[in-house]
Amino acid sequence: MTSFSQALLKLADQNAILSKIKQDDILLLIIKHPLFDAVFSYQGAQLLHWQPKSSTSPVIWLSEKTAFKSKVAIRGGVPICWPWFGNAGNPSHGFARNELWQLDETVVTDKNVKCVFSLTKTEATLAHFPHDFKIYLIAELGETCKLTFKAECAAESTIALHSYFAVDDIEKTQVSGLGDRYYDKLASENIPAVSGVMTFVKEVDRIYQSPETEQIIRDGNRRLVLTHKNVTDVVVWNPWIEKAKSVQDLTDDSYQQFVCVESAKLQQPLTDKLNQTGQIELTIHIDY
Ligand code: TA6
Repeated sequence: MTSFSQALLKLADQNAILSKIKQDDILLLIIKHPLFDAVFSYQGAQLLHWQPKSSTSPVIWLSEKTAFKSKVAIRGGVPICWPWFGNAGNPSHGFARNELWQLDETVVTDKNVKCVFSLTKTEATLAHFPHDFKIYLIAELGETCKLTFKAECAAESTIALHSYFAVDDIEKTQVSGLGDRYYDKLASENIPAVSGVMTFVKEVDRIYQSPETEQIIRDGNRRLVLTHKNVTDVVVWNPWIEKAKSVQDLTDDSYQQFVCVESAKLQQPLTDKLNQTGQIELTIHIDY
């Protein structure tokens, strides 16, 4: 399990709940709350780490090989894939994760911390996407983690919160609540024994298109319960051995440490000319 995030936490001001540090090019918001620790990058409003004090290991996984270079996607955490998914546009998975967002608001209570990040059009975004827009990430972190993505945009967009979840052992991991309708991106599918309950013996890259409102990630150690609102697709990805070797910001053994279970709205637009606002919601809580 990467202690990379813990190393980042140690750099922060140990007496403050909220502090900022720069890791290479990337500005980070460090949250050290009595109930949990968390790290966001301002680039992409990307949650990079979340670990309730009651949990012995991080819930969100971060690659120890990720670059912290401006405009380079950070490997791990919860990348925001907007306004398109995958190669539906350029850059892959959209530009939102590569842009510098602003932190509009933070509210600290004894139970949680709320952060509101936003991004609106810049010269750089107009080059990829010639439209005005405003997007928000509202994070409410405590013993649970609630992420709400909101978009105001008169053009067609889709959304995926490309969450990397830390697991103790991928070969003991199963993801349930996926439903039985899916699109498999791989020629050689990983067909699980039970439909709708993904287990991992090879590369998996699947878009489930009729998921239940709740998915459970069991890794032999704990159960992560994901609850969704307005999500129509759940993407499950693990690169397995060969793909992990070919991805430059993954270590060869990293495939054993995480599973991506992604909260998405892909089948129909999140926004378009007729529906110019849209949002999705992900809540993560841990069953011990
Ligand atoms: O969500 C699954 C996926 O689309 C995979 O096909 C793989 O490309 C993964 O995302 C990572 O994409 P990235 O652009 O972050 O390397």
